[in-house]
Amino acid sequence: MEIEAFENPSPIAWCPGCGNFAILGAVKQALADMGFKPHEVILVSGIGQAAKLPHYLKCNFFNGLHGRALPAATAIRIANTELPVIVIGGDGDTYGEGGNHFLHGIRRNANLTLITHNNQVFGLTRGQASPTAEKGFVTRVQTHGVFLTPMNPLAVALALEAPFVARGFTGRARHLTDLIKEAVAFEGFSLVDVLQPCVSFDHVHTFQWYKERVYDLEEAGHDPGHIDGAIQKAREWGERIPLGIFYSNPEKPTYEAQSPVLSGGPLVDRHPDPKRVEKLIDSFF
Ligand SMILES: Cc1ncc(C[n+]2csc(CCOP(=O)(O)OP(=O)(O)O)c2C)c(N)n1
Ligand code: SF4
Repeated sequence: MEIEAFENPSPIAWCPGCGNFAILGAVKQALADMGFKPHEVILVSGIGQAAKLPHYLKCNFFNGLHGRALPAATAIRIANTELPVIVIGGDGDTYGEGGNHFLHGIRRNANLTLITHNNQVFGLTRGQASPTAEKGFVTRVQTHGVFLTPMNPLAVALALEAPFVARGFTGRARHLTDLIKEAVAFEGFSLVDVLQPCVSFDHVHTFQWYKERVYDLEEAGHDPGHIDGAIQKAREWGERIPLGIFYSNPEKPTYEAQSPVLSGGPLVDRHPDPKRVEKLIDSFF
């Protein structure tokens, strides 16, 4: 499939130079490379600059409340276990407003891919510190600098034994595309946290700042088969910042494989007798 199949002429409301464009390009390229047609996938998002991504390509999408993309995506996936489901969110959307859903989405381990645009700020609401903002980072609200310990989303995901945990960077588009392809092909909950500098509201963690620090885990000989080694790598931040697949465990059983309800096949293919449904509803009154 050609990438043009996913083109959407809608005007894009992101700032010129924003890393969101690279993520949009990587998602489109990954879907095209994997041979999907636009109607064969669904993108799910909440609210924010990142969450607008599904508006800018041709696909099925569901746009929900701030932080609430994951439960909607899980429900979609359970209803139609044939459909690849990709969740897109900002770091505020995913780890702040949606923090509880992040934890329980991982526990459920439905087969979906979560791509988080991690820019350390709430971009759409003009740059307040997000849960991943570094200590000391000054914003218009945190005028004396952030004093809270940042959340480490990869370490949290690994503590819950998320079976696929990766990090990309918008400055490495081809690498990011490959990570997204691996994540979408993975059977189970896959997280791709993407370092995406906000050119308008963060003048510290710029593309250059990341470029000087990032390195490729694969090139460094990292073995993604061991969770302890993955957690150690997830805790590395500062002078050197690892990119790539931290952990991959294809053996972890998915929600779909374990749910007794789904043992009869995808819900979308089942046609319950309306009389029985009516009777059930009546029984609640
Ligand atoms: C429950 C709720 N709280 C707050 C808001 C206001 N709000 C809309 S977008 C946004 C920030 C989004 O930031 P992030 O998810 O990091 O995405 P970005 O815009 O940086 O891509 C906030 C706080 C809201 N819409 N709903
Ligand atoms: S505010 Fe930041 S994250 Fe949002 S579009 Fe502009 S540069 Fe991108």
